[in-house]
Amino acid sequence: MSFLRISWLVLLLAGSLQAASRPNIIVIMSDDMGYSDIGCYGSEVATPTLDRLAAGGLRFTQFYNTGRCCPTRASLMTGLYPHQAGIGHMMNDRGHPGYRGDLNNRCVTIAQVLGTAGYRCYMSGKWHITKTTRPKNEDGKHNWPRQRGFDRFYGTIHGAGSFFDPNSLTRDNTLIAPEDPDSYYYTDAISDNAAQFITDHDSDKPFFMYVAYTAAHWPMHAKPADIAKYKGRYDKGWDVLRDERLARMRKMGVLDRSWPLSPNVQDWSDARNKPWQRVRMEVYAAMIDSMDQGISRIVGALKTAGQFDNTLVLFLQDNGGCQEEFGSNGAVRPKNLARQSAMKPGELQYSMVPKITRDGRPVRQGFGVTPGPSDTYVAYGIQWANASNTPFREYKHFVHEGGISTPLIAHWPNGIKEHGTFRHEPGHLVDIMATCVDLAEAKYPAEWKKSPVHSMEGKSLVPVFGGKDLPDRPLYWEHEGNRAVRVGDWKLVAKGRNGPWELYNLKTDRSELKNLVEAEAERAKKLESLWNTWAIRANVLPWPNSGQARKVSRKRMLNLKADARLPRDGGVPNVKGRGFTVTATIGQPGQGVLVGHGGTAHGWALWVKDGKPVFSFRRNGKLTELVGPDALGKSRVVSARVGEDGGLVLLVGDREVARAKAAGTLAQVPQDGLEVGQDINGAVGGYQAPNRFSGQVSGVTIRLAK
Ligand SMILES: [Ca+2]
Ligand SMILES: [Ca+2]
Repeated sequence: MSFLRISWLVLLLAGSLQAASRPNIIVIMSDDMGYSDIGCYGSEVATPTLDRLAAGGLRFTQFYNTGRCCPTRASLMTGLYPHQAGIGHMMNDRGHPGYRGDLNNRCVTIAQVLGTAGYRCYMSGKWHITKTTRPKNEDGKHNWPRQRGFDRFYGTIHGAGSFFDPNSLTRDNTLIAPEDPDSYYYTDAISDNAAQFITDHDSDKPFFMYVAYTAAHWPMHAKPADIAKYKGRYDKGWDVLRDERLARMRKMGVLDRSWPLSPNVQDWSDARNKPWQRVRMEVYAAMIDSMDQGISRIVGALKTAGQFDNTLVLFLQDNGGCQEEFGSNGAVRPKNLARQSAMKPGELQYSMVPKITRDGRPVRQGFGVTPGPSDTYVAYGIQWANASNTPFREYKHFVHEGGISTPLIAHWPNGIKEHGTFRHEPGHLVDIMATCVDLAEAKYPAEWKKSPVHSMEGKSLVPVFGGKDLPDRPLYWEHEGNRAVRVGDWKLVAKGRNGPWELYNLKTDRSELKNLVEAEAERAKKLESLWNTWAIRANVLPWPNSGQARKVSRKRMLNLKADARLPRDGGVPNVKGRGFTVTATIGQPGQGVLVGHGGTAHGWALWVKDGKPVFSFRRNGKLTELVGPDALGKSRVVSARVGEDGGLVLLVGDREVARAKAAGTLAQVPQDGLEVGQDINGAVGGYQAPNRFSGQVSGVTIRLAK
């Protein structure tokens, strides 16, 4: 036998010995769920499987995601900050390296790295890190899971869709239709495919599996038996739910008892259509319940395969509870509910919001549409999201604690010896790659396919599993101009590109209610400087502006209906550097925002406070507010005029009621969109978003100067 052959034998032998000792790794991630939404973090929703994993392992209390679906997935998969992987925002290409909407060639996925160390890699669920969901040819799939290191894939390429008929459903590299449309439910399909991958796995090698549920992202879709379990559970409303969760979280030790509860977004007593609101949360709970049932089948497959003890199971969430009122505002639509012809068997479905079900029933949206079944498509709303994020502030999109805090459960009988213990060490998604590389004894590459790859940003959590702390290090965030940096107990955070920095001591105030930015100005400056340096290094800055200028409306006049909602890159009026007049007609009097465009940096809003008309104008962060001296009474027409010189006028009917001067017209088209009847995300005026109008707006007209 030649020397070469002997070396091969030794290598093979070493390889198989190594394989036996290295653990399998399963990363399970859920979608759009808040910090308090699973049982072992304080929820009333039944998650017995996750609770058992927590009881048999560790719960991290200060683990973080990025605040949004796709950046989180980019960061988790690559071990980099999302902008370094090319996905700082959504899946559209903004023409700047940090914002291409597609994984770039400077990153590798965990599957690619672990594949080089002899792992088999499987994925079941939502991918959402490429802009190509409907490729023209095979090249368009270059960032699909199979091309990014996974040996088997079942799931969706796109970021959202129907649970009964998801768009971009794919097996390996082929777009498919649901196998059994009559009984299909995506959460079950994700669970069952993941379990099957384990069952089919050849245990000579270790495996890495990524299970990315879309529960409980909108639409609120669940199976009747699961919904029935929660009937009546939320009758007392979100105020009581927040209090109950807070009490449980404090009792179990997830939270420090000194951290207060963030403000309530709306009192339950003020809620419109309470029966509908209750069902929205019942369905949301059912979606989580169903996911946990599926995770129990994955755990069952591990046990059957004799792999349970040698598998690290991590569970986490991709962003905080979601405040987006997607499909749940405005008049019920479509008006015509006549059944249409059914889709053909096996026909591919490409829409995020299908117009009809496979059997031809129109899919309904609007305020009051009872969620659950396949012919509906609505969200659960900001108030329940506020409860999901108990006790923290803000939501998905934002980088305050409510947007970026996630449970992290770590269960691994062979490697984690403590049971039911908390870990308070701060950690971030970027640490998952480092942990996987560590456990797989893999080598993280310096280059991939001849292109240099960014170094890993994270630290292995393996020492933390064993009870050690990591050295203090900065953790960073940016999404949609929302910014944050955390070092030790201190966190500097801001809303919007030009929003002011806030400083919090998370040890005493993780609810971020006591802003210390003035009291600790020196500390704030140091953190700001760290953030600025990172932002340039990590492709966050300069901010991308491309695309936006092209996507604003060219119209000089816009007539908007009561429920109009123009996303910021979808037809908003081009108010940059121009005068304009906005007129709102009130159908039914009330309080709140008549129409708002923009947020905390740039924008304007026409609203009603204590019966009086108000016009808020925000230029480069500076707010000018005009308040009418008298209540509107029977007056139904309110206008505001912005002059070329920054002169602002508020009118009731034709009568001028207030006047002021801003430094000029708006310096840019706001990052936030325009909404009639509310102001979502960042608030333009001196109120808390969305400050929905409690009456009815009949319509809004906007006229732009030349
Ligand atoms: Ca999400
Ligand atoms: Ca806004």
